[in-house]
Amino acid sequence: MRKAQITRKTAETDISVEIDLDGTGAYDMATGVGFFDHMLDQLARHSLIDMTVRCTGDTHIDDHHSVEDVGIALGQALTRALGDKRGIRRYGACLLPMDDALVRAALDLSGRPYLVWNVDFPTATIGTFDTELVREFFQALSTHGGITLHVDALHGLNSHHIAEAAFKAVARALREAVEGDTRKADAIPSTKGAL
Ligand SMILES: [Mn+2]
Repeated sequence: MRKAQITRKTAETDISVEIDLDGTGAYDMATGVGFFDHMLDQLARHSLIDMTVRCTGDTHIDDHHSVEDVGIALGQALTRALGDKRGIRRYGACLLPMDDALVRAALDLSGRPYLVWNVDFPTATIGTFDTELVREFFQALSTHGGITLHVDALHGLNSHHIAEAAFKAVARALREAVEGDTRKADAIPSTKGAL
């Protein structure tokens, strides 16, 4: 069963995350940050990974710790659920349009965290949400999920659209990468024999 449950408690946040890689994209988010919930809904829906996320964080300061720490916990859950990565496709990519926004995501479930982030937002906030936290989330996800992740916004005028297109593009790429490779169902997809 490619499932994982992570609980993570610090002085700043108290988080529980549950995922099922072989789900249907069912989601149940309550992070205390409305816009972030909306983005995580997209991540689950378009990756077809079932996700339940609960976070109680120090949002009286700002949303930073909650967003970053959910990224850490989701990354840890991905690592645990993937196990030895036998039979997966490993790579995924998506070029995703959303109205004015066009975002490209390419990723490798390599075990080697690396984030290349070329996404500029025309505004510093979306509602009360700091746009710079989108990068913080993906940095944490990449680091703790062992993901080589490239995200490039090729076009975009509206910050909400750009952020949402980024989450959807990564979700679609993730769907592809975690799915089973029917031609190599029992093999670890690396000439090294390990990922
Ligand atoms: Mn939206």
